[in-house]
Amino acid sequence: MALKNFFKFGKKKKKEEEIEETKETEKNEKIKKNIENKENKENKEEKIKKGNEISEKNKKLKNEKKSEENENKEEKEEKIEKTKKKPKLKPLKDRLATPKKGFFSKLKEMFLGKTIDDELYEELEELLIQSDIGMDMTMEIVADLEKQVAKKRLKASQDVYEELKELLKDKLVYNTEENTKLDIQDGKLNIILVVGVNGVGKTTSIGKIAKKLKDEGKKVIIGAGDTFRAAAIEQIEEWGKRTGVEVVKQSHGSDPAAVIFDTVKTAKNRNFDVAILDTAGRLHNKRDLMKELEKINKIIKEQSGNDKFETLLVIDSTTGQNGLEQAKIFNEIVDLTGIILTKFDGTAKGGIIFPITNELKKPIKFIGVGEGIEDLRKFDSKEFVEAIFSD
Ligand SMILES: Nc1nc2c(ncn2[C@@H]2O[C@H](COP(=O)(O)OP(=O)(O)OP(=O)(O)O)[C@@H](O)[C@H]2O)c(=O)[nH]1
Ligand SMILES: [Mg+2]
Repeated sequence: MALKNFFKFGKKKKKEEEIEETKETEKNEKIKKNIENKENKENKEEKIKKGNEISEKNKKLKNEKKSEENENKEEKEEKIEKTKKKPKLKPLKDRLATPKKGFFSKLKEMFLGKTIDDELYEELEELLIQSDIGMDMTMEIVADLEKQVAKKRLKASQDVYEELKELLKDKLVYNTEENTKLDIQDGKLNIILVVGVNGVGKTTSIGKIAKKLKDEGKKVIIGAGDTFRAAAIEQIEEWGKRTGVEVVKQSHGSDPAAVIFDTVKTAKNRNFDVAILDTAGRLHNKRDLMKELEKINKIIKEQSGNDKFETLLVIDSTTGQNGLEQAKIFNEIVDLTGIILTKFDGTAKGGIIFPITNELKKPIKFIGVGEGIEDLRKFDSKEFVEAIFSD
């Protein structure tokens, strides 16, 4: 029985093997076909790929040709531009994208198609305060606007918006072309002292200014006057390397006035055109700050032989009203000649610029629009107004 079964099993097995075999060959055939198909497909794909690559190359070539043409065109346009001596507005506009989209575009939206009533003035008040223009200036602007609207009998919201634009422009009155320019004269040592509380961007701005002046062909030297903060000397030295500008330094913790002395003396003896002086950013207390800055001022005057020199206050525009308060304190202590408003790329509240220049009665000389070496714009109020109010 067992044997029978065994044979049966054997037969069955044979049959199964035969079936298995045919299955196997079928399978192999299938695999073969699949491989062939795949190969064909791959060949096809390869062909398509190659075709694509060729057309891609052609496209690239075409594009390169086009961009070459464009570049030539741009070069030509640039040449025309240069001969026309028109300022290039595009970079500032781009960099102001954040505040533009925030406050200034909201301002425009707010007026469009609205009736001029108390509600609108209240809305305007709110928006101006939110944008860091500050309570005092907001009240002043809204009151002036109401007065002008009544006087000129303005009815259309577009006209009221235009009037508001004019009022804001008036707040930039200290920013004439003459005032916003750095006072650098040929044939003498020019000093730029940079002050401000910590972290506002003094050292970075010094690096950027050094680059600008060097590009203009000036012989520039930097004084590492921040001997207080750890790594401050290394930071300014790094900027010195990046810009190819010599840095005068002493050890960490030494008297900053001594570094200033060294720098100005070296600059004078070796006929440098500009000495830019970094300072520590601590606003410990008003009396100490005053004493330190008085000492520094005295040394600069004695060593350079200049009674007047640039003293630039750096303000971080993202600190809003706080920045304005700091500015007022520094303005009382030192004879500021201008302001650098940094981190303008990082605020949606561009409004701070109006009270800072207006309340201090000082021009904005530069706007910082990023951390890169080129990210410092000379402040041009016309360009600024155009950039913030453009569509
Ligand atoms: N986004 C942006 N960052 C900036 C700008 N200016 C400076 N910074 C950054 O702000 C930080 C502080 O800058 P510093 O130049 O060290 O500031 P400081 O005033 O010298 O600081 P202290 O020496 O500590 O007083 C750095 O990370 C800078 O890269 C600017 O215009 N835009
Ligand atoms: Mg610094």
